[in-house]
Amino acid sequence: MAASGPKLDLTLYLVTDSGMVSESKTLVQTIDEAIQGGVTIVQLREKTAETGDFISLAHKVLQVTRRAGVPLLINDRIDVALAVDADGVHIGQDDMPLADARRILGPDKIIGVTVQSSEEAEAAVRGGANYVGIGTCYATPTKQVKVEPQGPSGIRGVWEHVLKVPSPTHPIRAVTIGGINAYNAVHVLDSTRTQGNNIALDGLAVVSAIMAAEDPRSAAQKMRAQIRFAMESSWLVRPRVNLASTQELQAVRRAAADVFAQTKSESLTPLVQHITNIVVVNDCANACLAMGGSPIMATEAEEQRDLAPAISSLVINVGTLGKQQVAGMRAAMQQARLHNTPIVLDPVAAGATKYRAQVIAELLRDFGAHVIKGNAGEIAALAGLTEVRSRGVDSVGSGFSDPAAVVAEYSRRQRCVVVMTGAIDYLSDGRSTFAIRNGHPLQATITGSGCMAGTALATFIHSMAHVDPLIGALTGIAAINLAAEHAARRNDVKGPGTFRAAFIDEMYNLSSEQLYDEMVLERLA
Ligand code: 3NM
Ligand code: MG
Repeated sequence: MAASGPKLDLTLYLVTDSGMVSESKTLVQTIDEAIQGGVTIVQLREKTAETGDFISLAHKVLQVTRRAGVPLLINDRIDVALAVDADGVHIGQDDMPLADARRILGPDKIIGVTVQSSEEAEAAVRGGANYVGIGTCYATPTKQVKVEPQGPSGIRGVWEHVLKVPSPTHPIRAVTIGGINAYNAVHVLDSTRTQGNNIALDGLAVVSAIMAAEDPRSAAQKMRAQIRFAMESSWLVRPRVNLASTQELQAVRRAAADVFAQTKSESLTPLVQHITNIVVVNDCANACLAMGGSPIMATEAEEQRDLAPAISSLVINVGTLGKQQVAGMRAAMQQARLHNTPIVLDPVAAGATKYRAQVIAELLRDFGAHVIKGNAGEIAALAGLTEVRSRGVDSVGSGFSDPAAVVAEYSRRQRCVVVMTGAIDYLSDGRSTFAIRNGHPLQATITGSGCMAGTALATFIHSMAHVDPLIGALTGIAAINLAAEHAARRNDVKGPGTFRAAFIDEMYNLSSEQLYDEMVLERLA
């Protein structure tokens, strides 16, 4: 690999498109500014240029990239790469075969190959590519692609395969491309990490996110900051509390009680934005207040951008799924991703209708979540399991034979914390799995019990910078269930109506000492 040329760093990979450049700038200026903003490698992609023009442009771009110590690859045209002595080429499946390109360019030039499947990837790796560009992540107007976008989970499948293939240019590297921007960068990098040992892609490739930006420098800076967050600070790489090594359940209970105390204190009032269903909106707002949070229930797409910087966590409850509501959810989730704000997804009645299943699948594909909370039927529908069926919002039947394995498996698949509620609640971050045995049957007699659990999770997962999502989730589930136990014990509670009021009271009255003492926590894995 480019022994003499600039170092191959795929972190932020810019593919050019001269048609997108703002009228006030030249292509070369745009590339220069993008590199100043943090682009680490450039691919010059000119699909229609005459050979002479392509070469003269490549010479100019090369001056900029050489000065910055960033490699320049030429798309498709080996002849142009040779003419200007570029650092390498990037070829697609319909371009010159890899073996010929390698023979012509020699062992030191960088060669990257676009792949859409594990088979294409395997051939590229075995053939000595230095990296693969795995497409197509999301639908994009930038390039006509013959295949359906595969979303991050499809990209991860190819990446996991790539890592198993012996590579003559070891180590093989990879980026993904297609519809990637500062909003989805962290989600894409998090959710393409291999399920086994958590290996991330080497970077992200973009065209329009930088080329079409008014200010390419700041667009690149934003992308770089998001990529840095995903590589260095995401809870997937850096759990705040290392539960996997915490053998003492007492320490986990202490961590939960601390989060609870902090949130209840006057000094911290997490702003919890909800887009939830019309049946429970008032209950959730009151539950949030009672547990030390401040609820915001703003549903319009237009207001999400203004709200986003102040928000501590976001609840997306899909109970009400009008078109306008869904647009609000998408806008809120996009903003939450940009600000690295934790997202709690409540997939109400996930399996009930095709429309509902599709909306949820698209939200997960495009934005993901930090926590997914559902009952057994909802988790079964999301995970594609038939062992448990749901009817409306209620879970039918006794549940899974091995619920802990289901939540752990689904958590690893979604790269998020999964909480499965029921008589016993199961929680997993894919590394550690817990059960909480608190709560009361009266919870099932009122509407909104489950939705308020979603609120509780979000209230205690208020800041990704300070709280591990699993600790926050354990805190929220313990708090809501203990409040239910306390309420059910009261003499003035005669049935669902009085329980509902007492439930909120007891969320308000619960202390961190009670949470620590009364939480019935079991470690399952
Ligand atoms: N290759 P944007 S998608 C150049 O899937 C290219 O192989 C793709 O553009 C592939 O970042 C694509 O603007 C265009 O979505 C990506
Ligand atoms: Mg090509």
